[in-house]
Amino acid sequence: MKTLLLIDIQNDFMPGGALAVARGDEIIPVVNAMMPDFDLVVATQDWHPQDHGSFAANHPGKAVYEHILLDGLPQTLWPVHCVQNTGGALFAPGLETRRIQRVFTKGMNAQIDSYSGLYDNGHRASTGLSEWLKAQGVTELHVAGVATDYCVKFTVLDALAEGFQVKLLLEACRGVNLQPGDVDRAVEEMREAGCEVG
Ligand code: VGL
Ligand code: ZN
Repeated sequence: MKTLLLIDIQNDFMPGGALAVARGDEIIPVVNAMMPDFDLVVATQDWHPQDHGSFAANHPGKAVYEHILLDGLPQTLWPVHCVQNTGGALFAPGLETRRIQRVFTKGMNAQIDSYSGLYDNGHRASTGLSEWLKAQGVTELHVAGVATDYCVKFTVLDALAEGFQVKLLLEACRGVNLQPGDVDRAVEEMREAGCEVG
């Protein structure tokens, strides 16, 4: 079962969005063109309540990109993004959503962030994605989306730890690079964990 896993290809991560990833929109035609090669296409969707603890706006006196402890875990503070049932949380225009068979939402618990599409950042709760893929007989994942240095990276690392073979589709990923070199370091970390990079 050749499976494509699409990470957070949502309006708020596209140019002009609340947490824009530079050139994030360039991946859309690339992803669309790949879809017919796969038996199964699955997507994650960042899906936060308005009061989510990862939003700087919910921490008076704190600024975007500062770091805090959120329920005991280190947390980068982000602009308000991907709020449930808002336009920013919708899949980006042009993405061939008809080919997506299942969507797994993440980040709904206000007390903990969820970069990975499989587990929250404390590995406290599963999104159900790993169990569902295993039930479908999926053993190999091809991963694309945004952001390479956050949600893509943590999804890939969790998937490898769960025993999936993982290939990162680099030309169908874009990253944030909050610090210069973050994307390159993320790719290296994925490769060292056993990810094929292509
Ligand atoms: C993401 C930061 C916060 C991502 C989601 O999709 O990479 N990054 N929420
Ligand atoms: Zn988020």
